[in-house]
Amino acid sequence: MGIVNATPDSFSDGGRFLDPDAAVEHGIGLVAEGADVIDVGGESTRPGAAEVDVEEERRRVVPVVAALAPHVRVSVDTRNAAVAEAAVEAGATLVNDVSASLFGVAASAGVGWVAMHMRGQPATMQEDPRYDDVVSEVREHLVERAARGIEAGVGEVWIDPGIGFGKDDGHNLELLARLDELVATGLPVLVGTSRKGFLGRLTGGAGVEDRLEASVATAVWALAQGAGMVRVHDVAATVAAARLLGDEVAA
Ligand code: HH2
Repeated sequence: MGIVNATPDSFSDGGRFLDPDAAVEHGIGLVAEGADVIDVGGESTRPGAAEVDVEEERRRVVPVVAALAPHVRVSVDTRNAAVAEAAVEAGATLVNDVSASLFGVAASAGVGWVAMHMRGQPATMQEDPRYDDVVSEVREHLVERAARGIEAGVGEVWIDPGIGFGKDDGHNLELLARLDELVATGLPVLVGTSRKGFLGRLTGGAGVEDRLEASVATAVWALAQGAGMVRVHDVAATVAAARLLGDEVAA
C-alpha cells in the first residue's frame, strides 16, 4: 500500500501533494513502483495534528481518488464518515479507518474496511500512553472492532495495530516483536511503520528523509511475521526488499 497524503502538514510529505495533479502523478508513480493499493489521505493524523474541516478534507481527497481509481485499487485514509462515503462514490474500495468506527459506511457501500488501533486522539495521543500488556489490549480491541464490522456485513476486514498512535517506542517495538499474535487472530493484518518517529529515535536521530532502511527493515519484518500488507512511502525499495521473502508472502 503506497501512501499519497494530499495534506499541507503530514509529517513526511506534507505540502508536496496538496495539489491534486501532483498527488495523482505521485500515486501513478507508486503504482509503477509496484504498489497494489494507493492510500489517499486528506487529514494528517501525526501526533499533535489539528483536525481538518470535513468539507476541506473531502475537497482534497475526492479528485485524487477519482483520478487514481481507474488505474489501481484505492483506499481512503479518513476517520470521517462523510469523506469515506464521498471517496467510495469516487471509486475507493477500501476504507482505511484510524478511528476503527466506520464499518457502517464500508458495509453499506460493499467495500473493505481497515480497523486501526488508536488510543486517544492525534492531538493528545502521545501524552504518556500506558498499557498493562500492549499487545493483548490492542488485539482485544481490534478483534472486538472486527467482529462489529463482520456483524454489520463488511466482507473484507483488516486489522492494524496503529504503530505510533498512542504508543511509546517500547509499545511500538513490542507490537512488532509480537505481531504473530495479531496474525493468529486469522484476520488479515496491515502494518504502517514507514518513516515514523520511533524509527528515527531508534537509529540515532535520523530525520524523516533518512529513515528508509529502518522503514524497509520493519516492513519486511512485518511481512515475514505474516502481515498481509504494509503501508509505505517508499514503494520501490519495499517491493524490492520484500521479494527476498519469496512466493509465500507474495501469494
Ligand atoms: N499511519 C498514518 C496514517 N494512516 N493508517 C493505517 N492503517 N496505519 C497506519 O499506521 C497509519 C495510517 C500516519 O502516517 P502518514 O500518513 O505518513 O502521516 P500523516 O498522518 O501525518 O498524514
